[in-house]
Amino acid sequence: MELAFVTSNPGKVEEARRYFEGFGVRVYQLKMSYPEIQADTLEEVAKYAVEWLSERVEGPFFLDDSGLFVEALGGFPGVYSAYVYRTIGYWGILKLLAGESNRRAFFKSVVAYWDGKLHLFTGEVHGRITNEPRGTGGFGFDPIFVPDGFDKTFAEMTTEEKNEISHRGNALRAFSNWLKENLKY
Ligand code: ITT
Repeated sequence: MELAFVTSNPGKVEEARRYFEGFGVRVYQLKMSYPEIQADTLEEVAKYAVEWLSERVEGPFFLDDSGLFVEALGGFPGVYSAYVYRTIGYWGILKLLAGESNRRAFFKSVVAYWDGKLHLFTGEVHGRITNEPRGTGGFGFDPIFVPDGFDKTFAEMTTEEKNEISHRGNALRAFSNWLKENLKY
């Protein structure tokens, strides 16, 4: 089975490829940009994007909308994570948290699959923001995020280790369970 992943982010593609490898599913990247509306939740952003893409993409596809939610910043950058990453990066988040003792944060990922109908799968991982970036793996905010129960940042983990516990790994697990039940692949 093949799955089209609409994204401009090669890091996300690598993780989804690795995840589905074990199930004999080939993930390929559809590099299309789509409108990301301003909304309060990742689910709303994903839903609008899928509806827009469904009129432009042949056949089934999925996308992933994710964000980093920092407790001491009232959940910021959250739905604005892509913009914040492009503008101030993870150094900007570290600066905003300078002197702050509450380092709690979580990642959330919404995987949206379109097969003529919309199916949403979500995953989260809770943890803390480091004081300094560490590691060279992964992408985005990975160097400053340590998941609960670990001392390593996501950027210090292999893709397999990250997938086992991450927001995206959890959302992909829900997605693949659904595919197994519904498509019996
Ligand atoms: P697409 O929308 O094209 O898929 P994107 O990178 O713009 O790619 P998002 O809109 O979902 O992705 O934005 C999420 C931002 O949060 C993005 O800039 C990433 O840097 C960051 N992010 C998402 N997942 C992450 C992860 O697993 N580890 C670290 N940072 C992540």
